[in-house]
Amino acid sequence: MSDTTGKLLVDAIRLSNNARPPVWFMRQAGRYHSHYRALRKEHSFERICRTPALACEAALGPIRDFDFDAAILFSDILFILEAMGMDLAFSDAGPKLGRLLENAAAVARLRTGDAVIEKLSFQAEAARLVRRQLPPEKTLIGFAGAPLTLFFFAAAGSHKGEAVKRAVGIAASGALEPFLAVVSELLLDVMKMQADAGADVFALFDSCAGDIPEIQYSAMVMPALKKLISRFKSERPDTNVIYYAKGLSKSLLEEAALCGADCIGIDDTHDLPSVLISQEGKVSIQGNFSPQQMLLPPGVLEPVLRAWLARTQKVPASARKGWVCGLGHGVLPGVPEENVRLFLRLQRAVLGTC
Ligand code: 1CP
Repeated sequence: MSDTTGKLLVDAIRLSNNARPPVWFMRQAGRYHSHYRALRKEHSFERICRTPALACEAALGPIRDFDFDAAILFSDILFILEAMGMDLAFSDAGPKLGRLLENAAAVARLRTGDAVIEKLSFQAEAARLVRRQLPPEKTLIGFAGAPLTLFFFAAAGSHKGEAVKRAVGIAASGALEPFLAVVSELLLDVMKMQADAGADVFALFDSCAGDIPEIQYSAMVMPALKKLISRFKSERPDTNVIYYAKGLSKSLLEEAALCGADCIGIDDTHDLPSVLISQEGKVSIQGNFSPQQMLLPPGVLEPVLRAWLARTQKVPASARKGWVCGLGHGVLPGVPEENVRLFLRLQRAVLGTC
């Protein structure tokens, strides 16, 4: 009897993929893609997210055009904050939260409970539509922001420049721990809602993991994350979890690898072959080609990509069974579609016989 599921991504996350490594990109449905830009000409970003048929179309576009092995739900990590009572607006300049968290007392005033989850039901509807139309061998990834990254946006509206200082200050004032507890309770329900609607895998994006002092990451962020993942896994044991952690040092990455997620997404500062070898048999690893290099002219990108693929091919096959091929972060808006096509073509040509 085969111990594989027929879905490359799920098999890799379960450390049992003997075929080609699966490939998908964070932000694969986004502004670099003419299909998405055409949808955006007609509708606002928010309308696409909140209208299940449009969100489904946005999620399936990159599958049809590039043949990624997984679709990701089309939505955003910030809708949960809006449902918790923080004003949210999306513009061409990016998302903007109207009211920011000031202190621990403000955490206690955030909306919680089933009413918050009901406001996010458009995500479940979209997931159901995508799963129905997606070929069975392709995986549907549901997602949310990890608790810490949601804290950064709630406290500072962003995780860039001065906002990092503001968020770190508010965290130190005692607001971080209660926020992590409140948001984790809601995230558990969001994860279950998306899994029940057809998400085969759930990704928690921690884009701000490296922005908090390491001591707080270990002492507060990790315990909250471990608790959330273990509760989810005990309630939905068939749905695997990806934890994407941006900006972690080597030692913190080793700690994060023990958070209970089945797969750890790494950024492009880490050496992929070393991480695959050190985590062999323990946890699946996702990543980590440089998003910046995807901006190179195709003729320059090709040898760079070939060299990167060749290096991972030197990793023993036993350590490659758990590799999910992708980028170290999201596809940038200016990436030529030709480069995405080149990535998928070379990935299949070089690794197809793994
Ligand atoms: O058309 C537009 O102008 C909207 C651009 C856009 C898109 C396409 C935003 C605004 N969000 C999204 C979709 C999105 N966001 C997806 C689904 C699409 C896909 O992956 O194919 C996902 C998974 C996200 C996740 C997300 N949103 C993260 C975590 C991953 C990461 O990029 O680090 C974060 C931090 C956000 C917040 C957000 N939403 C939008 C923007 C421009 C941002 C980033 C703001 C920032 O980083 O400061």
